[in-house]
Amino acid sequence: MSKDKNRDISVETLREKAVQAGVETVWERSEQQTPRCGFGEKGLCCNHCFMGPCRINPKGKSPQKGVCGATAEVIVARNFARMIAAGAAAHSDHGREVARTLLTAARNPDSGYSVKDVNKLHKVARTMGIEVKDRTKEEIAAEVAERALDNFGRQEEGELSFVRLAPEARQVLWKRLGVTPRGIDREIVEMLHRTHMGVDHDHRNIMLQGARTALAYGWGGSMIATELQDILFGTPSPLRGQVNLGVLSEKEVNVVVHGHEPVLSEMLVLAAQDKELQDLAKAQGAAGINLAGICCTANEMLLRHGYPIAGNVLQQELAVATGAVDVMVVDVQCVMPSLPEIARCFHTKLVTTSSKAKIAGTEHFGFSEDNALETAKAIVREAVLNFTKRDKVDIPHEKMDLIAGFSHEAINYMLGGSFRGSYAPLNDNIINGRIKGVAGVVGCCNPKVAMDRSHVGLVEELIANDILVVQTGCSAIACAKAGLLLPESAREHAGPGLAEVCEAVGMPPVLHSGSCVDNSRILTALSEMVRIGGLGSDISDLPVAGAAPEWMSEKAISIGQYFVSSGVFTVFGVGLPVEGSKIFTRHIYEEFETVFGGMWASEPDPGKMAALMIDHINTKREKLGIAKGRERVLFDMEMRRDLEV
Ligand code: XCC
Ligand code: SF4
Repeated sequence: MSKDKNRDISVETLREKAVQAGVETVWERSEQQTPRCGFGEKGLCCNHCFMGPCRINPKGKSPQKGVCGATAEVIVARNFARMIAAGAAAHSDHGREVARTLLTAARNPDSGYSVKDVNKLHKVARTMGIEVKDRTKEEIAAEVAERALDNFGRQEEGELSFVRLAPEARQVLWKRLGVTPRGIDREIVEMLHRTHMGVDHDHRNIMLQGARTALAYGWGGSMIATELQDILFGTPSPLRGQVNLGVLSEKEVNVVVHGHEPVLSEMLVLAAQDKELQDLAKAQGAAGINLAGICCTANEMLLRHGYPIAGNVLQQELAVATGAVDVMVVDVQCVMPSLPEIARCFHTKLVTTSSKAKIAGTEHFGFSEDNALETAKAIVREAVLNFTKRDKVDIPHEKMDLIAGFSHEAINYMLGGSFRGSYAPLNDNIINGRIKGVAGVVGCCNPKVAMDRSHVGLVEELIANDILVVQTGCSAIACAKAGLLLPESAREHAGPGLAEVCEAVGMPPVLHSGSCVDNSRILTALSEMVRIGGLGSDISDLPVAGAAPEWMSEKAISIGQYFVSSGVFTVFGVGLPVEGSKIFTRHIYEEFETVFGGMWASEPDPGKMAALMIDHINTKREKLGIAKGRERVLFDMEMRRDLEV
């Protein structure tokens, strides 16, 4: 646990309240784990078979090999690769649920799901080579869903549908390296196979499959989730919202949704608007029903409907400790098993919904595409009936406004206007040096470091250096709480060039693009920057960098790896569980640059992290010959026509 205070002051008060109520929070438990096992933190512990568990002495003393003979670099590589596989599995399984829901929407008009964004449907269908002419949207949607599902189970050689959206040069590189992803499930399975006892013992070869698995996730599972969610629920566009625990309402029934899949939260949105339930709430003495989110589900509900975000991953227990949450409904991922204990100390009912994710002692409302709305209504009813059972309520005052909803399409539209939506103005401003580059700052929060500090510190420094920041996940929530996601923050925090562009367009210097599966929107944006031209021929030529300053989940590692394999320099804070092997760190920190054009770095200090990213961006600018900045190029008609393909 870091000695720095968490950046968000409401945290300490609620934490104390929880402790007084006799429960621990994530911070107390984190302290109890300190000091942590040094072998584990360095990636040097292996339990892949029961001749072990084995560990390697990091100081060069004995033992230097596992019982089977595995060296430090093999053990570290296998552990890291398994993290990639698990992360890829989690978000890709989310993508699979979305594809199944799209199929339900296409086949069953009474399911409550339907195609909301026909433009996006057509665009995705065309990418997949699916005919759209003279067909109903249901026919097209069914085929898109089937094709997407086929991406998971593909066995043959060949590639996933969305790989063709990557720049040509990238696709050629992936082919040459043999890492073009074939089937999503297949790559994950092969990764698990190769890291089983006694299989792949070459750390470089293990990481080639690590790259392939991560790419299957980024350009497969994750992109399928994002694109098909847009088809089902609408493509986000900029809207105003609010964030932090202060969004909970004293007078209304609070339903807090936590987890990841909008397949659930979209139905809760409908249920919370139900007239009968609204009336029931009033009959209970409540002013209405307030729906708010935690983690990525919150991001999904914010981006598409403007519903408020109650907090990030570390605030899930604190939300309960306000005493104002009538129901917390969870699905999958980032849901702490500690929740029932704290819920018992307050009046909160905890409800699980996914057959994949139950918590012992918690009420389960089985949710599937076929009973979605009914289940959602039953959950909201539970909350309404629980409202009168509240005891003392302590809702912190902290809340902040933000603008979110910067999907790739929205950025296109904002920059280029409705008739010639394009990234050309972005490239143009990067070439002339007003904007120095683009950084993706994403990922979780981690109680090992002071909450939100690294996210906010890093992002402030990047925008002050005229670097446009794109965010997702809990990182976006952290910066939103600090007020960085408002257009006004450009004047206050951004460098002069970036501020000028932001003010001209009316956008914040930090763009909230969604949940963690929406990191695929960043891949799309990067590919589009390459396609528009003037910044090289591959993602690895672009003046861009990525970071996850307070990461904790396996998904974050997998996301990091797909950015690196797509050509992006990516820095992680908190540390990486690979430091036990110099051979391995040299491979992913240095050699990767010559393999993928993108590499990993680990740097816990946000200032130094910013410096690494800025240096990288400047190096790329030099290579592109735009280091000094160039005057704005005025487009003539012919150049514009070229851009509008
Ligand atoms: Fe989870 Fe997605 Fe990490 Fe937040 S950022 S802690 S993964 S909710 Ni996704
Ligand atoms: Fe030990 Fe090798 Fe078994 Fe790992 S696979 S636990 S290093 S014997």
